[in-house]
Formats: sequence, structure tokens, C-alpha cells
Amino acid sequence: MTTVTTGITTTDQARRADLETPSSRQLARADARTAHNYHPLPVVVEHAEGAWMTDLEGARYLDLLAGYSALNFGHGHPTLLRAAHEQLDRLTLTSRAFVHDQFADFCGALGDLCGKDLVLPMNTGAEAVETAIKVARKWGYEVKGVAPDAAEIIVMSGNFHGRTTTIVGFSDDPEARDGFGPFTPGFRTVTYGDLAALQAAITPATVAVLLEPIQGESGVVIPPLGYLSGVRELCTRHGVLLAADEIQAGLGRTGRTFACDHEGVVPDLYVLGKALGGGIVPVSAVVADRDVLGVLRPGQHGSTFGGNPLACAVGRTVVEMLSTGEHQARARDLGEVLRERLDAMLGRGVVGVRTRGLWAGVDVDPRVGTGREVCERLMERGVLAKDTHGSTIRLAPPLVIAEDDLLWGLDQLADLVGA
Ligand code: IF1
Repeated sequence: MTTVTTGITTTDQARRADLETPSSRQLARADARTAHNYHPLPVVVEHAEGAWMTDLEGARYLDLLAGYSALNFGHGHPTLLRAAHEQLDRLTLTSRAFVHDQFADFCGALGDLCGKDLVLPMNTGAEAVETAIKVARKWGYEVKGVAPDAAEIIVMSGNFHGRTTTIVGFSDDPEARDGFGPFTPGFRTVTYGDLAALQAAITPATVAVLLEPIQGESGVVIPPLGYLSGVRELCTRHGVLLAADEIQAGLGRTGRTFACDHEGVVPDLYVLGKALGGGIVPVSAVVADRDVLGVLRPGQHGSTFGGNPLACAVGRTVVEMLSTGEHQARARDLGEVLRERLDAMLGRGVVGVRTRGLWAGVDVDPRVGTGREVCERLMERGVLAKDTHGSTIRLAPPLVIAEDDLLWGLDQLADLVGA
């Protein structure tokens, strides 16, 4: 009988001895039969609830990744599960060849949340980013009058917007980009946070600026205060669309509904995903006014599953949950705790801390280890997190995490870095 504590079990000792366990068998089978496009931590999750996941041997882990912010509402949120179950039993897919009874409610509610006229629902974040790119280009040709095939979109150094060939083509991360060319033209990169560089890069052919209001994969990189407002002003002045990729930063994560809200900036296009699906089903969307999304006419863009009944039922429930503001307030309040505890580690195993709401990039002293090594040691203590690059780890707990659990998780980090 395995004695279950948080993360450390007698089975772990067995696993260390490479003895056969249900998890080690699953890990070996997964390793043998799947492409190695990830290097996951050696944990096999069997079920989860709230901020806690349980592996096949019954060991429990505190989830400080939350599906890269797709699980803002935690695992198995009863309100979201109820909405999903009700819809599952009724209607799950019609394609967009027909309308269904969840469609207008979801799109109307999401449009209202963003203060925009129209919604174009897709599935993954990358699909929403690609949709925003296509719409911005079409708007450039039909509304701004840019010459055919000459549209330029300005992107940021350190960006992460997904894994399609077009998107990785404007990535400056060799891991994400190398070996996948040739790439789509029409993108220009400027230094994130540098308004002068952005102004210098805008030409009459510029149709949009695409940016993350806070860069996730770069390690929760927050631009200088005033930067987003400056970008907004430059885009307005030059007739350039501002497309904010809020796929990871948005929907409550930073303590506001949108990360752009921290500077009162309203983008021309909201690009949403991850948490919009409640951690249950892929839901993404581009949300904009009619003068932008109105450039699309029937047959010019689409997706088999985009806006399906199950996605809309869950997405509408997510919007209802965000409309109360309680999750945003929780991210703000617990974000103070997160910030305070991480700042106390500075100079004692941690060399850098960036936080906004319940989201943190933590630069661990390389002498302690790499980000991956820190996450492996956290796993052994019953905490699951993900490194980004080098010795940086990202902390993004579900917004429903209990304060005591957050404090316990941070104690594990403090202990292992030597704070
Ligand atoms: C992976 C991290 C990576 C995103 C932003 C668009 C997308 C993402 C700001 C695309 C997706 C995911 C993808 C996943 C790991 C994770 C990620 F930043 F969140 F950590 F990769 F950088 N815009 N981010 O963060 O959304 O198509 O995945 O639904 O690809 O390894 P998607």
C-alpha cells in the first residue's frame, strides 16, 4: 500500500529504482509511441481537482502551471463541468454550415466582455493568431488601401504566438523556428518595449502591430509602464491595427480581465484562447469591431470545429464567470502574496522576479540549477511547474488556488533554492 503524501511516495523510491510501476509503464509506452516534441516531467496524472493533480500511484501535486493558463478556473470547476455535461448530452457539433442555439449567446457575451461588435470563434490560439493576421492584411488592402500583397505586420522580439509555419517564421527563438522554412513574408520585428523602434518601423504598408501585452514564453516579460499606451497612440496616429495576443495573459491571469486593461488600452483586435475553453475544450476567438472583422465574407475563412456548440456552451460560462470580476480580484489579492514571497527569495537563490497578478517569471540563480532541474526538484516535493528558458521558471497557478496551498508551494521553492 503506497503511503500518499504530496509528491513523495514509497512508489517514488520504487520508481527511482526503476522498478515497474503503473506510471513507469505508462512513461515507457508514451516514450515508445509518441513523437518527442516535448520533454515532459516524469509524472503521469490520473485525475485532478482545483489546483491539485494526482498521479497513477496516488501521489498529489500542486499545479503551478495550470495548462499554461488554460486552467485559470482550475481542474474540474463544477460550473464549467455542468455546462459541458449538459451540452454534451444535447449537441456537440453542427459545423458552421448551420447555426446552433449556443452560438449567438456565446459570441454576444464575449463581444460585450471585450466591448466589441463582432466575434470570430476558432479553436486553438495559433488559429486565432492566424485569423488576426489574415483579417489585418485584408483590412489593409480593402480599407487602408495598401498595395496587393505588400502588407506588413510588426511583431516583437521575444514573441511567442503559436507553432504554425507562418507564426514561427517571425519567431526569434531558434528552437521554435529552425528547420521549418521557407517562411511567410510580410513581418518586421522590433525590440519589445522600445517605442522609438516601433515608430521607426511603421511604414504606409504597415497594417498591424501584433504583440503580447506581457510576454509569456519569454519568461513573463512585462513592458515598461506606458509602453502599451504608447503603442496604442502610435497605431491610432498611423492608421495601424493593434492586435493584442491575450491568449496567455488574458482572462483574469494578471488580475484584470485583459492584460491591456492595466494601462486602459483597448486594442483593435483581441486575440483570445486557452482559458476561454475552461480547461475543458479548445476555444479561441478574434474579437473586433465591424470595421475590422467586417472585411470577411462567406467562404473567405473558417474552421470545422470553430464555434461548435460544446465550445460555445463552455465559453459562454467562462465569460459569465469573468463578468463577476471575482477571479480577477482573486488573482490580484493572491498575486500580492505571490509577489511578496518571491521578493523575499531575491538574493537568496533567486536573481529575478517579475509578477503581474497570479503570474510570475522567476529567474533562479544558475548556481542552483537550470529551470528544468528546479522543476524536477519541485516535482519531487509535490509541485508541478514549467521552465521557460535557461534558469527561468514560470509560475501560473489556477486562480482558484487556496492561499495556504500557494504558500506551501512557494515554501517548497524557497526551500530548494536555499532562501
Ligand atoms: C507549446 C507558453 C509556449 C501563447 C500565446 C498563442 C499561443 C500560445 C501568448 C498558441 C501558446 C503554449 C503552446 C505550448 C506551450 C505554451 C507556451 F508560452 F504558454 F508557455 F509554447 F510558449 N499566443 N502557448 O502562449 O496557442 O495554439 O497552443 O492554443 O506550443 O509548446 P495554442
